[in-house]
Amino acid sequence: MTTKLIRHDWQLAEVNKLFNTAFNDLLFQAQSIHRQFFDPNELQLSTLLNIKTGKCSEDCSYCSQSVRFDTELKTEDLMQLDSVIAAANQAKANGATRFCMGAAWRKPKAKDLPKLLDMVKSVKALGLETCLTAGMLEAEQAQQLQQAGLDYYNHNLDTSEDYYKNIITTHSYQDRLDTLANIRNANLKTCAGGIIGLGETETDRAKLLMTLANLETQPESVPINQLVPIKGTPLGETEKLDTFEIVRCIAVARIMMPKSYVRLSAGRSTMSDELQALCFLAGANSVFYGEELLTTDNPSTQDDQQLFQRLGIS
Ligand code: SAM
Ligand code: DTB
Ligand code: SF4
Repeated sequence: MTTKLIRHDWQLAEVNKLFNTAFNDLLFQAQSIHRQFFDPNELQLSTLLNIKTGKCSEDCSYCSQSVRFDTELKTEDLMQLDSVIAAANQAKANGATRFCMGAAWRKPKAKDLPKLLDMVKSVKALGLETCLTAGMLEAEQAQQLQQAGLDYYNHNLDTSEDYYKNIITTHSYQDRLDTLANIRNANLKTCAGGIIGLGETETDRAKLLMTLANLETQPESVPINQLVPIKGTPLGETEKLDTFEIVRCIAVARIMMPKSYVRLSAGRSTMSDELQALCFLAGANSVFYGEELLTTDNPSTQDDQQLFQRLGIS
């Protein structure tokens, strides 16, 4: 049963067909698959900490942290180890199981790596799962991080290969795929997903999910971010995506990657409770938990606790 459901040969026509399935049928299919692999009333909670803020050389059109856009962001150099440990302790006390550290880099420099290794070792020692997102990784850097105790590396494909060039010009889709291969070869777990609402078509979303699902091993964690429009970036005035498109995208991700954690990521603070509940019904079973994402707001832990309680989610 398991082997048949995990497919790596998805074709575009069938993924497009999934996207166009009647909403109730799509949700039923996604929830049925979800129940074969997961407890439908459980969510995995990850807390994010931005360990290096802004001044990134890359030109990702959605990002508040690119040096190329005037986004009024307060930039910060790489954080000190003791502050990272304090934040991780707090995340653990609040109930998070995974601590994700984000750094606004194209890729980590040789001089930064020992500091990252220390952070990973220290957070791991607190009994938390560790995750890092710091841009492109060389094969050797990935191995060093794995040896230091890193569990997950986050590196998103963001959108389809075709649409990628409209969003980012300073690195290529192949660069992203190469880093994903380095992560996998180092025996790190992969966290890879994308952003929706960048002005892409539904077919771009289908292609993104197809690329992720057809990887030799599907990512263990798939964050689906809704664009948070940032003033000063080229996508700062982008119109909001139809909310049902978000639910559909989650449902199709769930159907195509049945054993992966699908994370309802950026964008939750502007979603209604009802929309979030629909996303959980569609198979999202992970969220970022904590008042802040990297540079933007997330729902308060109190609001989240209330929502989870009302939905009977643990
Ligand atoms: N620099 C690293 C990289 O690009 O991989 C790590 C940090 S980067 C901010 C991590 C991810 O956050 C991006 O790949 C993108 O998917 C997501 N992200 C960034 N800005 C966003 C925004 N304004 N709205 C939604 N998602 C966003
Ligand atoms: C991911 O897919 N989403 C997170 C995490 N990985 C690093 C980041 C979301 C960022 C949202 C915009 C911001 O706060 O700057
Ligand atoms: Fe830099 Fe990552 Fe933002 Fe792109 S998404 S500008 S690589 S921090």
